[in-house]
Amino acid sequence: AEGADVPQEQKAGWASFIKSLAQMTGDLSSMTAPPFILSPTSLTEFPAYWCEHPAHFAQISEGKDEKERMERVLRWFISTLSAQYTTRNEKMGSEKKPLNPVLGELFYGVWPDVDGRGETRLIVEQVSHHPPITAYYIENKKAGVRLQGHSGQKTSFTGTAINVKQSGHAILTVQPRNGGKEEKYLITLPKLRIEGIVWGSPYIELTDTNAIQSSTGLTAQIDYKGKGYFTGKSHSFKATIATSAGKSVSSYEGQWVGKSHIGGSKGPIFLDTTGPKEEVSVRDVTEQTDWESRKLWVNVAKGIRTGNYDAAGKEKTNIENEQRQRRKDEASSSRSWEHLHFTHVESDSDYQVLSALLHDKLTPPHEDAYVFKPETMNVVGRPN
Ligand code: CLR
Repeated sequence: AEGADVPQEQKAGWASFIKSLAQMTGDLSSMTAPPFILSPTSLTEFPAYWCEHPAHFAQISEGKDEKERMERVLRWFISTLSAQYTTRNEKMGSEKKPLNPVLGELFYGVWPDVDGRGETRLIVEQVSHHPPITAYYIENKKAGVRLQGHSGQKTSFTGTAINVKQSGHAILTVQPRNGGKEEKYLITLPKLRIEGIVWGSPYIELTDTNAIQSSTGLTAQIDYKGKGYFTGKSHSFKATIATSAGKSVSSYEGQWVGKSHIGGSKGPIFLDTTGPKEEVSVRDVTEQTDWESRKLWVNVAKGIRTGNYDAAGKEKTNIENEQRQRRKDEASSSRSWEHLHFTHVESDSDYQVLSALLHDKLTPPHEDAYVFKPETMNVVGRPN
């Protein structure tokens, strides 16, 4: 029945949350939701999902030619999806509403060097509060692979599901191990549908398509379908790699939460994502600086985890008031907020060049970006 998975005393709250969804104007992040659906994790932690298979990330540059490297980019990309889109259901029973990051919030992490694959580092900064935009940089220097991107969302409600259009893009830069020329890959982002809202147990299904466009001319297109389309299984995809002339060179299909195959559904294994993921390592909260996500939200997160929602609410209000005061002070002294790790550019030249190579042209043909400042690679935290 409706609201079946909602705790008894929060049923009314859930019903009014669903009503307010109908009035939503594109940004769900600042809406108040009942406690059972709140996550103690901030959105600034989400870019870590790009690398829970650090070996796949490192191995991209080992591909012997353009085609093999594109296949490895695709394999790594598909390997990120189950972490990105099903982790909360696995760990917390359903999709949850993440903490809405403050402007300037930081998140740092690392995947240690194992078997000589090289250390992978993650730097995240919240570069806009309203609308929320998160910028990230992931690098494995030894492997010669780095990812720079930013992420935002536009949400709408259909009456039963929440549609999420992701804004932003990522640029993957690869230095082939065999000494070949540096390659760039533009990664566009898939659309999400959040189902299960009426029951109170939301989960994500990916819809439509996204693309990976290489500077070599090769394009990967990934099509997503839920239950009953390609395989009768949820979380399914089909992908093809094609040349710039549009000639398909290889295809892949299966589940992004499980096994996928090369060629057809009976072909050799392309990827099996059911194995263990490597969660990012993060310094203990007691060692973190004030702008780092887990330290910033420590008391709110504690309140949510222990069911002490009044305390969580008060702590959250404190953080929001402090932010409001900062914005006022900036306005009155006509200073503006400065990003620590990223520089905002109106038009990303990599995006412009690569998106022009895509068969299905993107509109508009240009997009802004947050460019990582390499000289801040070893900077941890900002002064208060
Ligand atoms: C953020 C970028 C990541 C992938 C990702 C996964 C889950 C998405 C999240 C992004 C954005 C925020 C999101 C979330 C799922 C639910 C949440 C859309 C795209 C919204 C704001 C909260 C919905 C509340 C319901 C659960 C009731 O790479």
